[in-house]
Amino acid sequence: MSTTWHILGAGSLGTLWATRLARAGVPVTLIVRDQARLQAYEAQGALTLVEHGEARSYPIPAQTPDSAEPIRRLLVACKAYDAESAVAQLAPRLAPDAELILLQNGLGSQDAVAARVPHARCLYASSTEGAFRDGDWRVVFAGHGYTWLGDASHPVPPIWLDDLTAAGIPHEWSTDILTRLWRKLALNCAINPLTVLHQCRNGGLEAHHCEVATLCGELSELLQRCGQPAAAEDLQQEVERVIHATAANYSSMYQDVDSRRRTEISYLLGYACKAARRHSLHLRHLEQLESRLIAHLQSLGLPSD
Ligand code: NAD
Ligand code: KPL
Repeated sequence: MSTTWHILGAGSLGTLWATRLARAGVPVTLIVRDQARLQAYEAQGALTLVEHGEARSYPIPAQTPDSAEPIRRLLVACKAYDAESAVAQLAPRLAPDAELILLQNGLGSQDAVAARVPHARCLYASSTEGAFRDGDWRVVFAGHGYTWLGDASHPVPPIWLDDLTAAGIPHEWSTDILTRLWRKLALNCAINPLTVLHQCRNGGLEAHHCEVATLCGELSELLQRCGQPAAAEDLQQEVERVIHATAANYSSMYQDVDSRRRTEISYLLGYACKAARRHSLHLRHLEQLESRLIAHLQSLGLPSD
């Protein structure tokens, strides 16, 4: 009998992973926030994935964090700002050989989670797949992509990558997952806040070439100083390529702000600015960008952390 995947957070990515694993016959159990959410889920009876315009439902079992069932494999699919407290609640249920897969964007939440569960193996993921919720317990698979997985302290890939292959989840084992996460963070710092402040799609930043170039210069300096020279290589060219390739899209941060959701600022731009201060690096434009973004979020009455 293969190991059950416990999925913490039945949101966009959690549902995308849970439904694909379940339809491949892999045992999956959802962990929802509390008894009220469990009752709401049980009334619905299934998670629905909409793919290529077709909706399919999967009656995946669910439980609350206070269930007694031991956990050996945990996919953490909460937002970065919820991950640490959500995992802390489950710490007493983790088996001695437990493995956690952390899907959070940005940096900072992974270390916070790992510190809460020092005996578990924590694997990091960086994903370019895209999904969004269009109803309770219902998710649309919006952008096919790739997920890189790695373990910063252990290069050997886990056996359960076979489950991902069986489930048709495109993935690759990465021996430099931190470099990938830093690179994605830099891309997100150069693009997402500006789309919020200029109120534009990604392509709208083509009109702000100098501002983007200046930020890329400072971000490259930061990556070098943080021991991530590979993540700094040709950063500006890649940022420009992504802006062009995703010109018609709204960035994830733009969408969060537009829907009045909390952003992951502290794990993206906030993390970058904090790292710069730690290295006594004065990055004027990046700091100004953070101040402008915080002021903007506050003016809208949204959390700025
Ligand atoms: P989401 O908001 O859709 O889902 C998060 C879920 O976690 C919610 O259902 C929430 O209720 C649940 N949750 C929070 N705290 C919980 C707790 N204590 N117990 C149980 N459930 C809890 O978020 P998402 O879009 O799936 O994003 C998750 C992470 O993946 C983020 O860091 C995001 O940046 C990253 N990511 C998302 C996408 C995407 O397309 N959605 C793509 C790449 C990366
Ligand atoms: O990842 C992104 C996001 O919107 O979060 C891109 C498309 C790369 C823009 O930064």
